[in-house]
Amino acid sequence: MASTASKVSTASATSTASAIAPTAADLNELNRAFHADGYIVLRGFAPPAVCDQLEQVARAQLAAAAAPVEYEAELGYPGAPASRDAVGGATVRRLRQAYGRDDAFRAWAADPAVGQVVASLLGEPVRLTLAHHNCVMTKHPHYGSQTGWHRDTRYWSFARPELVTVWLALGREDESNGVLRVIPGSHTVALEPGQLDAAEFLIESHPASQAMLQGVRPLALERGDVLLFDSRLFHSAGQNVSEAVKLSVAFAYHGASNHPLPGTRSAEFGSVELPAPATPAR
Ligand SMILES: O=C(O)CCC(=O)C(=O)O
Repeated sequence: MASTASKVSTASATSTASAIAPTAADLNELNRAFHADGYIVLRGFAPPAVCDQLEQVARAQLAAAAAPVEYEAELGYPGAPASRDAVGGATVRRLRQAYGRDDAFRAWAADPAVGQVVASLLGEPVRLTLAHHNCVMTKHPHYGSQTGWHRDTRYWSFARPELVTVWLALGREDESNGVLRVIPGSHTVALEPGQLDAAEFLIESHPASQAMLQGVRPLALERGDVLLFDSRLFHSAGQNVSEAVKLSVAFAYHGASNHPLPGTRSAEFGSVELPAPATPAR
């Protein structure tokens, strides 16, 4: 396998700024909240024009099931079609490798304001991993599945577990269409032996899970809202009982000094260096 370094590229300097850069005071408060709770929500962070562009590309590629995609039937989560041949078996769960699909995705992933917030949360310059998330998450009516409680780090292999996922809602996300739910503070919880199943989902009936599950918070989002969460934060999502597909763009970032472990899936697709963030306004 080629070394990771050979696969590191730099985000295009022609990406246009879109989201509004936070001030230094905003960043301080965001940092405090992120480290305490494991997540923050930036309301209306992606401007309507950015959402329009991303949605247009996502819908066209979803209609064509443009490869590479992940099908609901491949995962077998609760509510998913039993196989690719079953009714609903062609339901797409994710448009993978979003960064390689279109300039609109590249511009959003490398948006200077996104980079600035993530760099502030991680305390160092950041890179976009192309191995994890890097996708449009779709949740379809009827055949979109439930996702159990998990930490994204379950299959991610980096020197340190501190990565940040940036989840952009392209439409309203609420209890009717599979809203993401989080357990605030769970990014720092030490688990007891046996609290996870073989696929590293939280066993909800385990006695030690009870206190954690008391704190569940659904994170309703509007179009343009951005959720940033620590990859160790427990989160889950329900099914979509509305009549419209839910679309969210998800990218994950790691600190420049936090390398994927050689030989693991995390090292397979390389990473993209983001331009150094501007000094925030006072
Ligand atoms: O929308 C969902 O079902 C949750 C997605 C998710 O948490 C994941 O794929 O890691």
